Amino acid sequence: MFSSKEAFKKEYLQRFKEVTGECFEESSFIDRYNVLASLVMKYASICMADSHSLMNREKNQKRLYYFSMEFLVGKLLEMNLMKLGILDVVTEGLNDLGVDIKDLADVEMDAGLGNGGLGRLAACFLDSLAFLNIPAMGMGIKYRYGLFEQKIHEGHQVELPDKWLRYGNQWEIRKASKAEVIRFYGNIRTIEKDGKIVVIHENYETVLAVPFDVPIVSSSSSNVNFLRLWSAGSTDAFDFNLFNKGNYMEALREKTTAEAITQVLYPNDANYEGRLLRLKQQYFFVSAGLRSIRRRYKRNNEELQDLSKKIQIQINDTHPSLVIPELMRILMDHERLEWDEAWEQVTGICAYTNHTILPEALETWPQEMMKCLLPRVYMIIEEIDRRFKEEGDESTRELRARNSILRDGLVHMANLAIIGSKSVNGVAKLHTDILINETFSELYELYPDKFNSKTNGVSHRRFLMKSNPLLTKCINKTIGEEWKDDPARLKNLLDHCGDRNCHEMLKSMKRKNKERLAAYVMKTMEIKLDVNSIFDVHVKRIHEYKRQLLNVLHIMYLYDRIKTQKMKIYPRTFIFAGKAAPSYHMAKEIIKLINKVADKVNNDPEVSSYMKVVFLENFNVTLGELIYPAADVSEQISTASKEASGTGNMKFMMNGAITIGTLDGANVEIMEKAGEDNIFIFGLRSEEVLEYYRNGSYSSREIYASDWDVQRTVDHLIDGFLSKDTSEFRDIYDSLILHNDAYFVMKDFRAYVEAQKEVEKAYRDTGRWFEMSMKNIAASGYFSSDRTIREYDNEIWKIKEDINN
Ligand code: 26W
Repeated sequence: MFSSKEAFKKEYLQRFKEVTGECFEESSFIDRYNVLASLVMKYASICMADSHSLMNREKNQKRLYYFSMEFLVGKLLEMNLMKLGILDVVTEGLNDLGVDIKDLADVEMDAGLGNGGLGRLAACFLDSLAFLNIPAMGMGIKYRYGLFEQKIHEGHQVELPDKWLRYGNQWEIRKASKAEVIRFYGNIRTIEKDGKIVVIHENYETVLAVPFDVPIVSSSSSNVNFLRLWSAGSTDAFDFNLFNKGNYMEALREKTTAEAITQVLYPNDANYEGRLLRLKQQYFFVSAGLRSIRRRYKRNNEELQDLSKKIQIQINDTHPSLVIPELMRILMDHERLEWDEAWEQVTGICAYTNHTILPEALETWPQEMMKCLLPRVYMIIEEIDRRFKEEGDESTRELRARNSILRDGLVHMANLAIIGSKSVNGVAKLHTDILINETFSELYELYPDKFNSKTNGVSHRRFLMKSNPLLTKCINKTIGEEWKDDPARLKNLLDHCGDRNCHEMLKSMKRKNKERLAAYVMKTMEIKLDVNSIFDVHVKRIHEYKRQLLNVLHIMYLYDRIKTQKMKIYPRTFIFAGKAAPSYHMAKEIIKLINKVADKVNNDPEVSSYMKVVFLENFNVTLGELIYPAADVSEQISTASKEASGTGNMKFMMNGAITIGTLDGANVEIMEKAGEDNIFIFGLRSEEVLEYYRNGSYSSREIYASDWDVQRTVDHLIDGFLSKDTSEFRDIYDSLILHNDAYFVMKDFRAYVEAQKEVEKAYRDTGRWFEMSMKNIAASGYFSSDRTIREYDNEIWKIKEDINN
């Protein structure tokens, strides 16, 4: 690889000519980007090939397969350059050629193959696995359209298709020779052969699964892992029988039906919909993935009895939990293992991560649907279920029946995942406690040893080193550079957190990052932000439980106070961003409300010097990277018990923002690590929320009647304060008053107002603020996904251990 900028320029220009046949000076950003990316890919592919042969030579090491329906990867150009250690050389070389690398980075489309937290976590995990040199492969779906692009039109969310493949994808290698054939529908017949039952699957339909491999570059080693994304096609692009009969359209129809499977990502991030196409997606990539794993394993021809010593599979939420019956099918029907032998392997290989306790997100499929689409897999699930119910002693019979996989005409996927896995984990301590004590308390009684907690983490390489180069420099100056490979060392900042010079450095860093964001807002929305104001940021998917509504009601309250009582506040900029699921009515109403309030506030000269409200369109990984470094305040205000972990909270913390939040998800651990004085905690605790649900004693009307501020603010939703059309926000009003405020917005309102006053007080004291900020950065090393992945490996997969032996 090039070691100097001169060498880079030479190779880049040479390649440019070869690929485009054009002259560089007159070329477009797109061509320049494509050629640069292809050059990076060349080196990544060479590393990938080398590390393959290395791993094969070193007698095929144990490997992790991370199965996930979502990988929210974002952009790769700058990350890959950084990891290859050539970001500076390339930036300077391009500069010499009159090119700003940012212009090329902008050309790349985000790979938005995920909805939110779960998908981004999977991408951070791939980054850490590569860094830690753990042989691993991500297994997912290559959606033609990722998460929709969001536009805001007159305050409303409008969804447009995400055409991320418009200019092609430079980071993938199509592996046509590794395609697999997947079977759907049909019927099952059994015959006896040599005293053994043989299962025959007939009259099935086939779909072709073609893998596309994306290398995951690592800064620390020559090992290159990859993400394998499966794309669906017809096994017979043209059915020649139909074609010859002149039925051209019919032949093409089949092709389109097959391709439909990987056409689009389902945009729901919590509300599950039992659509047949989604079930097809799940089986499609699970079956393709397992078939390719089997092929690889057989090449090295080991005993099948050792499978679990060589292969570990992490199941990312229940979406890929068909791995369990499908692996049973392969081991029994193809490898001729007995049930017990196969079950021993499966339950030594699979581990399941739960990401949510929201009841509406727990997956179930109609038994009839699954039986028809996947007849053999369904038979196996029936047998798993039968054995589960009959196992153990008599005293557990009823408990087992209540927790069986097949109940009420439905297949309960979480039960399947728990029964078939060796490990079940939650994603933060509090979340795991709730899984154990509430959601799956009875299954915990049966399998106490399976349950464990793995607090989430995020890639500090992407969300600190790459997205906040100014802070990275400040840290380097203060404590040296070792923290980059060992983020726990950020702790060393504690020795300097009273140092005025450090505060000054941080202050100037924050200001520049705020200017960078303000320039973006000016360019895209023509709104001028005051960089001296507090940047108070709430960015994540829009959901009632995440309570963007609480935030906007507080803004309405402040506005009213400033108008009617001439109250003075420290200037604040309230920044929102996030997508609502297209079918989620209330979430879309909340977006409308935020935009309505923004309109009113920003256009009122009496108020707009104190407050601005902006809703940024199309929140995605790249926009996040611009926003987190510019935040002063991080809003993490979900109804306690509802947010499994949160990972945005960690990204803000790493960038020196202070959290205002409830004791929910990983906020609890953020408080423990940063210290109670360095976070603003308010509101109901999870036990209180759960108790309210149990005894049904909450009454939002009581609060409405007893708190005048709440009453006035909530009334403003429907009294003409916001809009002449008083019915516009009626549904939100009704959710609070008629439907008893399921997310305790009104209950927590007063405490939130008080906590926000504390935030303001702290911000006015610059010394105190930056000391708090430094303490947060210092404690954020724990929330690097490197730590999380080490824990998964030490306690579940044991891959490093295998390599070292
Ligand atoms: C089937 C519909 C559906 C789709 C996605 C149901 C549930 C999901 C995900 C499990 C939702 C999700 O992304 N959960 C988030 O996972 C993050 C990573 O662990 C956590 O930090 C978030 O708290 C959690 O909401």
